[in-house]
Amino acid sequence: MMTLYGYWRSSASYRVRIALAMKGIEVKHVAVNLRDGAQNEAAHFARNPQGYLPVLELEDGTKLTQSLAILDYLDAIVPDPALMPSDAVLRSKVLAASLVIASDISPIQNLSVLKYIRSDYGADDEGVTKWVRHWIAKGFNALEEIAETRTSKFLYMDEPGFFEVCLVPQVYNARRFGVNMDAFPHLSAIDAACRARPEFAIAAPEMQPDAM
Ligand SMILES: N[C@@H](CCC(=O)N[C@@H](CS)C(=O)NCC(=O)O)C(=O)O
Repeated sequence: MMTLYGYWRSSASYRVRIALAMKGIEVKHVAVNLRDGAQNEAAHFARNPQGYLPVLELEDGTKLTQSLAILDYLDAIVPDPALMPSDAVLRSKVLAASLVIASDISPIQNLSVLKYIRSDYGADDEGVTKWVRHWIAKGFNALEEIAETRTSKFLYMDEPGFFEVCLVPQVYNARRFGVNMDAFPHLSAIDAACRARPEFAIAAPEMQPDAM
């Protein structure tokens, strides 16, 4: 059995949990407590030289990092249901929308980034919240415009795929930081349609054994 090193509130781990559930792949879950700094211990750096979660350890001990690369791996080993459209243009569009979240929104609100703006730039709780809300809203404004043109319940696909796997954890984070999701009705509708599905529900942070 594969092992997923993750954390209940890690949005990148949440992406992988959703994809595993969609593909019907059971894994052993090992929690690495980000609040306690367990990601900075030597044991975790041995799994991932970046010191980030998630890490998916395969049965032969191979360790996969970077949530989007892990999603790509899962799609390769269990092609059905597909996370990507087969059409090359749509595939590129799904990837672009996913990267708005995974490359442009999420990294700027990583725990280590928030700690850094507190320690080196004097940000207090209010400043950190303002920072997080700003970058989420910037990315969500663009995604809302894209989502407005969709022709199905989901983005460019008839069923949830790569983009939705990235969106739902990001919306969870947005709510956690008090972003007003009423400003993003199309993203909210996609999020709600996904969360109504069991494979998204069981991957939710509050359903994880390490949830506090
Ligand atoms: N691009 C990476 C980002 C991974 C990442 O930022 N993980 C966060 C949790 S969501 C983390 O481990 N943070 C630890 C830290 O900031 O110290 C991916 O998609 O896997």
